[in-house]
Amino acid sequence: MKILILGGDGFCGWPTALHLSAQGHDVAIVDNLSRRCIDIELECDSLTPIRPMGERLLAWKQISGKDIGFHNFDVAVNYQRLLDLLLAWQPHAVVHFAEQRAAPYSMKSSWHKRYTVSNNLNATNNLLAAVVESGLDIHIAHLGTMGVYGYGTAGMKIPEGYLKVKVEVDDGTLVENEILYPANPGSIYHMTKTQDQLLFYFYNKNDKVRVTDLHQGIVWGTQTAQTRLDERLINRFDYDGDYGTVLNRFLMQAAVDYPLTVHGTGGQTRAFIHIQDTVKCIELAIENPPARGDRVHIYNQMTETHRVRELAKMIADMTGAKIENLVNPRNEADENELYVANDRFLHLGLDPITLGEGLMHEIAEIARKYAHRCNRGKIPCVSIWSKPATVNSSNQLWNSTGVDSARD
Ligand code: NAD
Ligand code: USQ
Repeated sequence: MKILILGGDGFCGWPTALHLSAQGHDVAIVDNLSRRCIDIELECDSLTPIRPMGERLLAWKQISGKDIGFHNFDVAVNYQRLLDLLLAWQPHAVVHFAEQRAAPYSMKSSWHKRYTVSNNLNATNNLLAAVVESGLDIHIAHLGTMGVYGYGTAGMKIPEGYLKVKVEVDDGTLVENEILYPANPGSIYHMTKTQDQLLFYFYNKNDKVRVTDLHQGIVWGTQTAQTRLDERLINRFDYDGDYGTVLNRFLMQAAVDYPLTVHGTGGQTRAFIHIQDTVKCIELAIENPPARGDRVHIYNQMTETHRVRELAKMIADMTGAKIENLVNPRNEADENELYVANDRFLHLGLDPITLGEGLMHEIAEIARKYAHRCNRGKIPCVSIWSKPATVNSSNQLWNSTGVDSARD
């Protein structure tokens, strides 16, 4: 199959490109390297030394004998280039990772809110419009988030996208229906993913675009079978207060002897998936596309749930790290229960990798190996959800260095 990967330089996109190429698919990447630019903006870098795209692709060619194409442009802006690429290369599937994905980054300032909304919604809409204009029957597999649902439940499992409802009509009878699960975003970033869902719903209904939306939990780990093959293929490892996610951060903090940064009481329960399972799920989603005319297929792409304070305790027990309970910079429930259905991937044959399987040690080792690259000053989460009105001027950018600058 010919598979185009939008956002193929990123944490999930790069190992997915390698995995699908290793499976024998013909793979090409589109990425505008905006994530690498954000590293410069935040004055922070991946803990692991990721190589420039040209070197990554050369290393893969030397190791596997396979070519991966690369196109550097902005999917949210360069509509014509995207359309021309679809028409010229005619992919069977497009995997769409090309969005700004950090909740804290999306909440840093009004500029970051506007950038995240404009980048994410225009990227998704441009892709859908280009697929329709191309006239090609391309399957879109999009990376969404578990956060579209919020993290609470009414005592039942969160279903895979659609909720069965019974509505009492005027004559008192009950009418049954199935609707998109009510959206409940907790950040501007998560909000863009809830809006993506409506874009998919509309283009699917109106133009019969075949879409699979993958509601993914927090991805942990860094290496996959392919990225381990050569240091030039190494994947990103974000640890800073904006892009680092909780489990990888705790493992890395333990490795550099930094107290584990638990927000509040750590009562937040979240869904998790290992990066090796991410790439497997995408392979399964691509191999099992919706038929033309099917509604949007939605999968919950997660394998287990954990409470933040339990993760911290597990890592503290494993490493001897200290735990520090910090004032939570986010506006989120102190405690939540989370029950999630994930039967669809299990039925397709996913054999989940869980926390107990030794991979936490691998991450801890990587974190120790590259600990000298860690800037401890970038560990604290400095993006605050609700700022006092006095510092909330509309074009003020506050970054983690305390430097502020005006932006359009
Ligand atoms: P990432 O930031 O590492 O990768 C995203 C890539 O997309 C980057 O290389 C970036 O340069 C590129 N990109 C962004 N906007 C673009 C644009 N307009 N045009 C071209 N390229 C663009 O993020 P990630 O962790 O790999 O996440 C990928 C996707 O998976 C995101 O949509 C995210 O919402 C979703 N997701 C990630 C996680 C996680 O824990 N990392 C969990 C659930 C869902
Ligand atoms: N947290 C801490 N300490 C930290 C960092 C985070 O206690 O040092 C807490 C947060 O307050 C939150 C939870 O851990 O309650 C998860 O935070 P996170 O940064 O690990 O994950 P999140 O912001 O939800 O975002 C990540 C990805 C995003 C993806 C989402 C999936 O960055 O792209 O969509 O996970 S989900 O969480 O299921 O919505």
